[in-house]
Amino acid sequence: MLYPQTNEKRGLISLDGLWAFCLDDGTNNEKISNDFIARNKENISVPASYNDQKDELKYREHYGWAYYEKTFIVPEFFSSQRLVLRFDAVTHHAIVYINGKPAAEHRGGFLPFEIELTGLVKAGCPVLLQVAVDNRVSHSTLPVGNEDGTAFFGSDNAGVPSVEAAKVWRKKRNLPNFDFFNYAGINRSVRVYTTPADYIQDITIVPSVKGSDGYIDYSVKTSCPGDVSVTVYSREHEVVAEALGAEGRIRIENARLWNPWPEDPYLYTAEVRFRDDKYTQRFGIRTVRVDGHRFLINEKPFFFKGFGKHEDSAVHGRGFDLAYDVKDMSLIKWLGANSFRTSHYPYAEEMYDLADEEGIVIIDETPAVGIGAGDKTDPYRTFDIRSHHEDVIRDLIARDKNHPSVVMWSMANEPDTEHFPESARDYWTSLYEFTHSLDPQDRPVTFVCCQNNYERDLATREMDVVCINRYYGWYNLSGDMDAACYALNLELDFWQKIDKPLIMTEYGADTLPGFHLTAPEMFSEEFQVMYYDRINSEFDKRDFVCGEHPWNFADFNTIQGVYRADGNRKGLLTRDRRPKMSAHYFRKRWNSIPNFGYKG
Ligand code: GCB
Repeated sequence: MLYPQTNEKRGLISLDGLWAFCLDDGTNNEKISNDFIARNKENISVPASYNDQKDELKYREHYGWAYYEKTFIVPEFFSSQRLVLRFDAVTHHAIVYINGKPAAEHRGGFLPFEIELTGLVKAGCPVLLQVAVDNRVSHSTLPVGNEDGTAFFGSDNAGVPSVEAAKVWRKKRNLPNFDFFNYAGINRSVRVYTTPADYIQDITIVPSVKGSDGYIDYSVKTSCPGDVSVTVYSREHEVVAEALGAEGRIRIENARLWNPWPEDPYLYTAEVRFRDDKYTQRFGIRTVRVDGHRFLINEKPFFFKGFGKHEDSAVHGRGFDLAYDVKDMSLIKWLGANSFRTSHYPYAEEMYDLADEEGIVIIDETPAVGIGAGDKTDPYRTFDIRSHHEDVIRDLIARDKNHPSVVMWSMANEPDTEHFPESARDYWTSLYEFTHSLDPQDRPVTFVCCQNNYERDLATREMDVVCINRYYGWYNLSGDMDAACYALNLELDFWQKIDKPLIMTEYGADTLPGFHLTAPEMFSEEFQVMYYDRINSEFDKRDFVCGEHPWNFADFNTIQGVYRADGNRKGLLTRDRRPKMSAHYFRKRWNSIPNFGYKG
C-alpha cells in the first residue's frame, strides 16, 4: 500500500486535530448513536491514544467501544479527482461511518486502511465522519488478551476461596497477555488524499547487486491498462536510469549501496508516471541474506546493536509523534546503535522513512504478541488466530516491502512454543513459508522466542535467525550474575550446535533512575550496568551471537500490577528520554563495535 503523497498530480487534506469524542457506556456498542454522542461529546486530539488525554480513571480502564466524530469539507477544486480516506492506524478494531452509513470495518490496531470516498461524498459539501473504536483484546485478536480472566500481568487473585464470588463485583476489563499499556483510539494520522481517476495503485522494488552495478526489478500496479514510465534519480536529483513498462529490470551503473549508519545509507528515487498520475518511491540498493551463522547485509557480516522499542510517550500514549521519532533516531545514534525491533507491533510509517534516511536497520514485527494460554490449552488448536495473523503479515509486507531499513520480518513475540511443541512447530514453520512467499525481497523471517525450555521448543530452531528473549539474572536467578552467566552459557552451548545466527532480542533489568548503591543490587543503576556488562562479555565470546538488543530503549507504560511501579523500568533511558548510567555504558561499548566484521 502506497503512503499518501502530495505532488502536482495528487492532493492531501489532513484530518488531524481536534475531534469530538466519547466513551461508550455499554449501551451502544459498535452502533453510532448521534444522540448519545451529542449528549456526551468532549474534545480529543488526533492522532493520540485517548487514555491519558483525560484525567479520570475511566479513560485508562475503559473496556469496549469509544466514538470519534469530525465534520470536514473536500474543497471544490478537488472535484475532478479520486478521493480516498486513509487511517494510518486505529487501535484495535474500527468501524467507520460516513454521513451516518457504515463505510468500512478494520481489525487490527497498527496498520493502515483506506476507504474509497469517490461517489460517497461530494466536493464542497460537509461530510460527517464517525469512527467507532473497540479496544478489547482476546485470544482471537493480535495482540492477545485473556478474556477468561487468567491475567498474565496484573493480579487476578481475589484472595477468597471462590473465584466465582469475586467475579460478581469485578468489572469487565482488558487483561492483556502482553506487557505494555493497551493504549487505544485513533493513534495515527487521518487524511483524505486524491489521485487522478486512473491511478498508480502499487509499486514494488527488489534490489540486487552484480559487481559494481545495482539492479532493481520493479513492478507497477495500475487501476487500468496504460503506459508506465520509470525514471530513477540519484540523491543529487540526476537521472541515472530510465525504463518503460509496468515491470522490468533497471540497471544502475556504479550503484551506491544503502549501508547502515555511520556508513552511507544512500537512497535513490523512482519517479513513476502513468497517464496523468505520478508517484515517487524512494528505495535503497542493498542485499540481505543469512549465511551459516552470519547475517549478511551487502554480503558483509552485520552485528545488530540496538534495542526493542515501544511507541510510547507521556500524554500521547501510543499516538504518533514525529518529534519523538526524530528524537529517538538522534538517541539511537548518540548511543552508537544501528538497529531496533518494532516490538511489539508495526510502527508508524514515518519511522521507517526516517530509518531509511538515517541508516538504521529494522526488524519489523507484527502485533502477534502473547499467543498462549498456559500449559493446558493448545492455543494453536483452540483459538481462531491463523487467518487474522496471515492478514496482518500480508498487510505488513504490503506496507513495508520497499524499505531498505527493513532487513527481517518477526512474525511474533513470545508465543508459546514449549507446552505444545509439535503444534507450535507446525504453526510457525508454515507461517514462515507463507511470509517468505509474500516478500518480494525474500528477507529472513523469524519470530522472537520466550524464556523457555529450549530443548522442548521445536519451532525457534527452524527460523532463519534464532531470536531469544532471556532474563537470566532478572526474572530467573534474580540478582545472582554468576549463576545467570552459567545458565546463559548452558543455553548458548545448545544454540551453538544449531549453527544459526542468534540475536538476543531482549535482556534487561528494571532500574530506578537516581537509585544508586555501592554494592550493586537489583533496581539500582549500578546493577543494570553490571548486569549488561556481565551478559555482554558472554556474547563477545560467541561468534554466532550476531546481535544484542537490550530491553528496552526507554521506560514505558504498562497495566498496573505488582510487578510494575509506574510502568516497565528496564529502559536505558527514562520515559522522557534521559540517560540512565547504562545508556552511557552502552554508548561506550557500541562506539567501539563496528557494524560489520565484528566477529569475523
Ligand atoms: C518480555 C516481553 C516484553 C516485556 C519484558 C519484561 O519478555 O517480550 O514485552 O516487557 O519481557 O520486561 O518483562
